[in-house]
Amino acid sequence: MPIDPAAAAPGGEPARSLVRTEVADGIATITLDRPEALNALTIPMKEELLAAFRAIGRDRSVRAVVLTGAGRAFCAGQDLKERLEPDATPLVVEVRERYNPIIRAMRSLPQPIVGAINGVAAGAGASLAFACDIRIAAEGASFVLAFGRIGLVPDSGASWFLPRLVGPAKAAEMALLGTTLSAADAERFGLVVSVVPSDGLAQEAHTVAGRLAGLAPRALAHTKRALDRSWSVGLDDALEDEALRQGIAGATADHAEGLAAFLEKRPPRFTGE
Ligand code: LHQ
Repeated sequence: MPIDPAAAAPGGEPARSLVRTEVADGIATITLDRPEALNALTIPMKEELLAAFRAIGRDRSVRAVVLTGAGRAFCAGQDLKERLEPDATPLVVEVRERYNPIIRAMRSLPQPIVGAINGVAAGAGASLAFACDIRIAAEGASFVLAFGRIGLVPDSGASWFLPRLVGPAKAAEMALLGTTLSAADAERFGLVVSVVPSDGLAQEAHTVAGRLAGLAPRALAHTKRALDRSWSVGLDDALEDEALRQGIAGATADHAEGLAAFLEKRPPRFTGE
């Protein structure tokens, strides 16, 4: 079932959709769809991407998300040509009001996001990849913090995610020197969980998303929150947070179903209740 925010635009011809969302088997696949510009992000595209995450967040039939790019790139970051327009929004406003909400929406989304990194992820495109919960890369994919090459600083969460994902030393190299991280090195540094041939990426991402879609949604949402929260709290706080979340998860029908399935030696059927 496609969700197409552009199709709902009132009056006239609907604008071309730059972000495609398809939902099947409990998995929403979001595709950045501007391959002629390596999926570089324009204002309408950012608006569509934010709308897509918000719609998915409200859709209880969606259990997992795959984020990928059309064509040979994942995303080349901000569309630099758009920035040359005389009425371009000031950078501070653009980042605060158009990028940060997307990153917040991704991290507050209850469903886990699998990044299917099909090609280069540059600048804010790399930030989008970092904000996913799990990343899988195609063999030719790469990550580059292109910000420094144009005299800018990492944004959209890149300075926060990257040291946590690859360690401070590699993050400093990538952020300061703009060194490109190949898919193979990304796997070595733990940034991606696996590297697969390009023609197997979509299948692999859907297999991983399918595994997530078969798990208990509320437990997954709490797990995602607890992992994020762990970066900003001490052990005592984390222990108490775990206890509270376990109390909530333990009261769900899905926990009862998980226990019953274990005892009856059958796969569980989680409903999200
Ligand atoms: C592009 C782009 C692009 C437009 C390729 N824009 N057309 C936030 C707030 C506001 C402003 C500033 O930024 C930010 C955050 C950011 O994201 S800053 C970082 C912005 N991104 C970049 O600096 C990356 C620029 N792109 C590249 O360095 C290269 O294109 C990469 C390394 C991604 C890929 O290189 P190649 O594989 O050699 O491809 P290419 O350079 O030949 O690009 C193919 C086409 O895509 C080309 O168009 P053309 O009409 O000549 O075929 C490029 O102009 C276009 N394109 N990135 N960001």
